[in-house]
Amino acid sequence: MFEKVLIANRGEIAVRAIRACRELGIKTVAIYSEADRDSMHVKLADESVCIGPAEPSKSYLDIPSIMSAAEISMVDAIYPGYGFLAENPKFAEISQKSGIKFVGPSADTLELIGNKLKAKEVARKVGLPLVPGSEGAVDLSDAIEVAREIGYPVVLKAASGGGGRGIRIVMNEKELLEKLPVAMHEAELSFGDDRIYVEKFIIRPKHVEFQILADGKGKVVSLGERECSIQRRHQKLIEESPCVAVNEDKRREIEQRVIRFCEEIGYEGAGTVEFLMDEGGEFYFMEMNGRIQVEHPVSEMITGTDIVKWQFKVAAGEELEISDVERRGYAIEFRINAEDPDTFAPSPGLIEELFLPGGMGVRVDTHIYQGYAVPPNYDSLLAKVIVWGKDREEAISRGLRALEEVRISGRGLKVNTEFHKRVLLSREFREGNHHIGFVEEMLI
Ligand code: MV4
Repeated sequence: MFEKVLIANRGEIAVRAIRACRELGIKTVAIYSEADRDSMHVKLADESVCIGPAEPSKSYLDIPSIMSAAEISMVDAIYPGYGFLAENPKFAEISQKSGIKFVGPSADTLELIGNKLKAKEVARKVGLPLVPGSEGAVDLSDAIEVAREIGYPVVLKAASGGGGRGIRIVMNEKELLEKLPVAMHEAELSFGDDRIYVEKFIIRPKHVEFQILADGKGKVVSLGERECSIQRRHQKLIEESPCVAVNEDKRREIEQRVIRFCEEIGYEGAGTVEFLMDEGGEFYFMEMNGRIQVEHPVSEMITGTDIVKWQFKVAAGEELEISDVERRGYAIEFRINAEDPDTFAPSPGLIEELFLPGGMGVRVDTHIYQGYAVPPNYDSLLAKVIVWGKDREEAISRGLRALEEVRISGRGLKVNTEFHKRVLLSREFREGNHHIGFVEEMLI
């Protein structure tokens, strides 16, 4: 096992990783920006290094600063977390070439799955269902032909986009003629890659993703699916596992092909394979994410598997000793954000009063504490409240109970617990009929 790991992140995920390291007997080095001096991850780590000013581009995204911190503190691995540099192939490569293990997939694998067209090619090869559409990048005449064949509406997606960046809906041929050149231009500016592909637009889908763990030695296991349809502007707000709308046969079929996908690319570490599920229950492969995700605790809760610990173990060369992972009950995660409940605008500030929920079946992952000033420079996630129940009804009532217990207040600080309660009490959510447009529709 590693002796010392640098945690190349901040906030709750840095705290989560430090906890896993403690249990594994690994020493930790926190890095922090000038805005994060008083952050919990700095207090919990064995050592800490300030790597620059508040702006992410000058600290948590600055590869030379982070590598210098890694060298001076003599770590043998780097843990990337999510966001920032987590899926940056260059960072993985530089780390690896410096003789420091990157806790995650190889630079080549990150490169491959970062290219949505290549990922779709692999998905096709292993028999994962794809959205009808172009078989690669298109020019204007290909796009017109494909769209006529599959029918409107269609979506234009950037080959190097992902996570909601670089996607456009097109209703008819006239719009296609206008939007394709704009999409190509924007993709070139945003990703340095102007390639665009076309897909049939799936109406009112659910976002369903499978959590996998792979040891890079041929063993891949699935920890089941999560449904993440409660989102706004590609920011997930509530995630749950399992997805009520997935039947056992479909789950097994998709899981087997997800495992084949990971075997095919020699995947190592924790990863997520994303799908849209339409109203008829059909799945369509979207992309693979080569990182730990914010919502990983719901999978941990229903499987009793410590995913973050396994990330460190497989990175250190251990083989996965688990195979068919049992699943029990039902878990829901609520992202508690520092934001205005009406406008969703970020509302950072000093935390003066703090009560977090507890009791049976409740887990809270957070980096906040009373007296902590939430800096305005980063995302607004303050805490994740995760509840478990023997069935979905119990998880929902426990969720309502836990949310009632949350009290986070201070000058200028607002949190979104009322939003979560509204969702839990809605008919659509209770019946499991919610889809990715739910929040927008709720706000009308
Ligand atoms: C789609 C789609 C409808 N049809 N593709 C946006 C993020 C990216 N991962 C995939 N996205 C979508 N792709 C087809 N063919 C609708 C979305 C989409 C979406 C997907 C998942 C979660 C939230 C979303 C919000 C808006 C659009």
